[in-house]
Amino acid sequence: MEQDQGYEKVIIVGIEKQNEEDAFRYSFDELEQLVENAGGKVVARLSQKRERIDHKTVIGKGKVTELKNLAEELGAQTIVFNQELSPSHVRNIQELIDAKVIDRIQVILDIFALRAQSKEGTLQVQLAQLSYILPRLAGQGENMSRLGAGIGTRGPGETKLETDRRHIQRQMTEIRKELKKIAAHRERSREQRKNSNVFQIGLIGYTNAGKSTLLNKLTDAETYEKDQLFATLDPLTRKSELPSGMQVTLTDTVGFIQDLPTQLIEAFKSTLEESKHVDMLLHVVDASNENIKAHEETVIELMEELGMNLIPTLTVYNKKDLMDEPIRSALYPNCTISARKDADIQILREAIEKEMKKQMVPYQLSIPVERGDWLVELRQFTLLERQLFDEENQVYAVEGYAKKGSTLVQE
Ligand SMILES: Nc1nc2c(ncn2[C@@H]2O[C@H](COP(=O)(O)OP(=O)(O)OP(=O)(O)O)[C@@H](O)[C@H]2O)c(=O)[nH]1
Ligand SMILES: [Mg+2]
Repeated sequence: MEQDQGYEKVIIVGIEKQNEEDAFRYSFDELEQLVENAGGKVVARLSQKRERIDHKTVIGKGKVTELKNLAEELGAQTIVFNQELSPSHVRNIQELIDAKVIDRIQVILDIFALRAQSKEGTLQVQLAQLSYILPRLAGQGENMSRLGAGIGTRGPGETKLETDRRHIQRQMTEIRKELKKIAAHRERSREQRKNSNVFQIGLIGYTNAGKSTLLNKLTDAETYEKDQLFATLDPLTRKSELPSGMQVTLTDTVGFIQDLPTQLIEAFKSTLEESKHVDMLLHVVDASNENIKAHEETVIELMEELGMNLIPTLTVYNKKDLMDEPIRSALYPNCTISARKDADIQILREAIEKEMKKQMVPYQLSIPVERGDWLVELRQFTLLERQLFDEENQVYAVEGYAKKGSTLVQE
């Protein structure tokens, strides 16, 4: 029944508050995109203007009847609400309509479940799903076990979502333990990188902004880039070379979205925090998106929440090729590029170098001629700007900028 004609027919439902028409439309469009990314097809959108949700059925009783008729008429098996639903909401609505009733959070969790690849990603998604389900199993309602199949019911990989309360608690404890082990391992390799003299850059931004595309262009990595929401769940670090020849590392990570479910933030904390320890951030923004301002705000809020707001940040306005008017919102410092244009990638490399310089310390050194190895390292891991051979003293006089605390410039 769920997979009629290959896709699940969905009606999305939302509450529109006064003076929030634009925000509502964006959020509703995004919900439609989310549903489609989860493999569903939105066959109708139903919204109701009201200031407070109906405590029983979210939308008013008359609207529920309209929804019921619409669902029957269109053969929609699934109703997705834009707001978070309590177990009693679901129960009350399902008493009136014979359909699966889920919320925005479940759709996002479902997409994460579909995308999860690595062991860590899989465990993180499972944890987020279980922490969504657990409080909803309390009381008399066992709605989660009545979900059936399709969107909102899928676990990562082949696993089926657990719905037994005691089992869930046990499983969550196990998963937390395993995630701790993985995080500790990552912490160790991060420490190693931190102690090194390598300048580290993190990519952050709204989902689908072009982070992975840029990582691929700036490095020789082949990260999964795709026109889908949450294409990347696993952090990935790769080397990249700047115009001066200096090597830096770039780390790609999971994208942000409005109302990122708290369950996901909790579960993905260690992944999201991968970028917390970098020397600089590239905040990638899809400059062609109509909702650019809300995207930027979402990212900045999450940065604050994750303690990343004090890291020097270069904003990269991407997808210039799709822009039909100049950027309406501007964070500084910034540069505007298209990841699809090679000349722009060069502009970006130069902009990165310029921003890095502001965080670095200038140095002047005399390198004895027999210390060619030192010179090589300086060229590789610092911004070496000038190099002169002093014949008389048989030394190289070099000047440049090094990462703060770099051991390479301490004589
Ligand atoms: N037209 C155009 N498309 C771009 C540009 N940069 C990236 N894209 C496309 O935008 C889509 C999303 O790119 P990704 O690199 O996967 O985005 P992401 O930020 O990594 O997304 P998540 O991993 O989901 O957070 C892909 O289809 C890219 O090909 C650009 O400059 N111009
Ligand atoms: Mg990506």
